[in-house]
Amino acid sequence: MTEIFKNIPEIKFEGSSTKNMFAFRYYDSERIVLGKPMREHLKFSMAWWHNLCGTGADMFGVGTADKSFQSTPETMEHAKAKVDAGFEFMDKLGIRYFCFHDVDLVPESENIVETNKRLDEVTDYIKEKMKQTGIKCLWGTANMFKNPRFMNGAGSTNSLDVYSFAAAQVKKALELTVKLGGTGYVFWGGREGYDTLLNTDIKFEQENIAQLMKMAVKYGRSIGFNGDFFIEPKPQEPMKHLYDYDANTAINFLRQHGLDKDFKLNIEANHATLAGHTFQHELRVSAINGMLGTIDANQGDYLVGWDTDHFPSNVYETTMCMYELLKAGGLKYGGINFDAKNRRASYTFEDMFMGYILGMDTFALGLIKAAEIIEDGRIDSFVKERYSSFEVGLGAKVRRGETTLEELSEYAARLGKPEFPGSGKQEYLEGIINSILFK
Ligand code: XLS
Ligand code: CA
Ligand code: CA
Repeated sequence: MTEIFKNIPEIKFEGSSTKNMFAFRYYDSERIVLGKPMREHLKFSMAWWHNLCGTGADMFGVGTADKSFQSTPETMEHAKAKVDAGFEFMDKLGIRYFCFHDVDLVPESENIVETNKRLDEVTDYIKEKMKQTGIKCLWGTANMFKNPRFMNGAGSTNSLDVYSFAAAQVKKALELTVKLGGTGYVFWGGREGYDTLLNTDIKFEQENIAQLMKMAVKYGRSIGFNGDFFIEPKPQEPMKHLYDYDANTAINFLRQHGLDKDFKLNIEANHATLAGHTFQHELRVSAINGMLGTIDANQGDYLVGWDTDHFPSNVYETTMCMYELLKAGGLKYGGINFDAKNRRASYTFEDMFMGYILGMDTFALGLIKAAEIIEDGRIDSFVKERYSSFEVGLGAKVRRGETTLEELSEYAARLGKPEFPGSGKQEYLEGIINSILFK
């Protein structure tokens, strides 16, 4: 098989002082951080859609990047050329996982039976490549937002025909995920929401989405899918309002419908900021609820109000992300999937590699710094100390649920005027973080 990314070598770790653009500055897969090699902390994954399918087309112009990989687009030959390109790409970067939507893999036919045949054929080919390289599938999903039939949603559609089509796609995508050994299955509700309440029955739509998810769990478990299902929250875009607005909203939905045992969350950095939260906030909310499943790694642009899916370059953000992950004990079935795309003007093969090198290095540096914050201990001990009045006596009784409003009122009356609760020391803490980041 001919090399596709000619002139691009295998990317190796060379250290932060290297000027070689085809090298890692921080990602050293075997380096031990807090007792584990970096590659285990950082289960990086390639997103099939952006990397192998995305050409940089936007609302104002056609694509700039040629992703034909020497074949004719919209053919099975092209589907296989993307597999070749993807595996060569991952191999050269040392990426061990990939994620996919059904329609990333093959051109979709009008007839689902034909599409499924194509999917069987291409996944046979992918399986061979997986065997040769040891690369694995992280998660699969069905694209239920691109085809015009999903204009009113998939699980939330008003049409039984469309709903059945969505179910058929979920069924097939689950089968493919199992076939490829994926440990996750994602529901991103791109069109599960509304543009106007004047035509929308929210309760009805959410119940139908939950039903679709319940059927997915039932079927998935029956065909040997033992991993996690994930909901990927996002507040809007393409719909004006999406039902899985943010982590808390999605968790409430899962609990309300009894899906919380089978589902966790896929937290995407750019979706967090669109929802008016930090990435760290969404990770923390997921973690404290036992719902931190997997990560879509990217970043948004704070000056732009939509989902830009930049490659991560902000070390402060990745440090806080890795801090949350380390404290949560890592991701069981999840990983760090680069749901990120090159800028439209970065249209070369070299740029594809630069994006991943940047993202992997930004996460590796974040991991190193997060481990240093934990080893330093000042942040954690400050937080512990801050709540220490609840460790003994009446405070401990509050924590155990053993006190009453009467008892606390008597205590308050005896106090007279309470002491100030202690400085939050935000500036001091931010200074500690900077001193660790920039030492
Ligand atoms: C779009 C989403 C999408 C999901 C998978 O904003 O990020 O790519 O991750 O369907
Ligand atoms: Ca995503
Ligand atoms: Ca996104």
